Amino acid sequence: MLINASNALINASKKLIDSYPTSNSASIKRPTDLNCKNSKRGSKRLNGIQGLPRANRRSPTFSIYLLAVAGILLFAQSVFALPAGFTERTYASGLRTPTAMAFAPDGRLFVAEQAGKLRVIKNGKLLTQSFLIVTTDPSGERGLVGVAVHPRFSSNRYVYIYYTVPGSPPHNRVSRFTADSNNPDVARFGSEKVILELNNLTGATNHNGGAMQFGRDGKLYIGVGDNANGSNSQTLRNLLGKVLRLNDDGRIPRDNPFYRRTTGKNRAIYAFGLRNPFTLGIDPKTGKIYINDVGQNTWEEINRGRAGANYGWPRCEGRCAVSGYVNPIYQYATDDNGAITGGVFYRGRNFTGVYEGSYFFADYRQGFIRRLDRRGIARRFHSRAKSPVDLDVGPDGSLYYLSIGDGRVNRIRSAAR
Ligand SMILES: [Ca+2]
Ligand SMILES: [Ca+2]
Repeated sequence: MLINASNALINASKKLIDSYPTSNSASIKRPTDLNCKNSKRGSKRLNGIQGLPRANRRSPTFSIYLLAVAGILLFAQSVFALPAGFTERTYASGLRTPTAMAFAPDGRLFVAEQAGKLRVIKNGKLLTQSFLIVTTDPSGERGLVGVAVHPRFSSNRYVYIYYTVPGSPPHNRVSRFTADSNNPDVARFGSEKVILELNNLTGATNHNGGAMQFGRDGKLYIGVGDNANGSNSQTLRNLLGKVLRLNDDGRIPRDNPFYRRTTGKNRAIYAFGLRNPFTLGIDPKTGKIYINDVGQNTWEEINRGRAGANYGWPRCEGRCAVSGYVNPIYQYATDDNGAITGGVFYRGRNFTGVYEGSYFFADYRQGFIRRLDRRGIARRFHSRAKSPVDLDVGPDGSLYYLSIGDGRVNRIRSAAR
């Protein structure tokens, strides 16, 4: 049940085969479109299936040799999952299908559980009482899937969530809650303020998005999935397949890019042409926005957030040459087995040197955490992260990742400091 739910969360259509592209191979892939991917996917599968039986027929000695090599590789992978000097430990466990997390400035960590509870981790301990519980529809990738903490939480105590409101039809909603001043580990009763009601959903339970981050401009940026219908991504007449930009009280900023071309809620559109922006990251130092877009069969994308940009879905997956579309700043091939998640700029005080300013991102299916360095080159970081769905840097400078598969928050620290 747990595994089924987590597998369904990002994209139910993807299949398991091995793939671990290096940063170089990923960055030199040529531009592609939807028509290119079948031949590429087929060729990799063929290699995997035909190679080993042929080797086994050669001789028992050769088989033993292969087993030894495989054993050494597995051992090396388990020992060197992280770069030298980094350690990982479980920070908190016992979460049920956690989908997203966000730190308060005081170090408390809010974690969203898909079924509707927003939990609190305080000093590394998961509190029994939830901060809030909403009635939600958790089927497929729906449910409580996003959380953000107001940058001035210390004074206003605002926490934002993104969840699916049950109904016929259901829809996604962004709401703001206020922590109780007497007990800030729970939301004040009756404090829900609906910030935004998103469009009604069809029967498709996937591609809900759920990314939420505050920008340096004080605006709330929200990633919304296309409800598994790519045509939504290319129209300005609904909010699906978009990144939205709102004031912290839900009002729509008048300097939004389509404010004059659209009416009503659609004025919230900041960028479009996205498939499933499940996570995004905003650099607290520069304000730079990176939008992770989960690809269909071939490419996972990181897009530079720009007002008014069209990122090309569904006509293009990954880089393409259609004029007017903004190409990803980075993409990696997944052979139908990837889902980009997480996404955080490192501005903490624990990792030093080359890590400062890196953009860390994860892949939920491939189980890795990588980073784009300051020049935009992808570097390996963690090769065995278990089902990561969110990445955050805590006030202590550690990198935290949320594992949906085993219900844990894991903490990565550098011994350098
Ligand atoms: Ca987060
Ligand atoms: Ca794109």
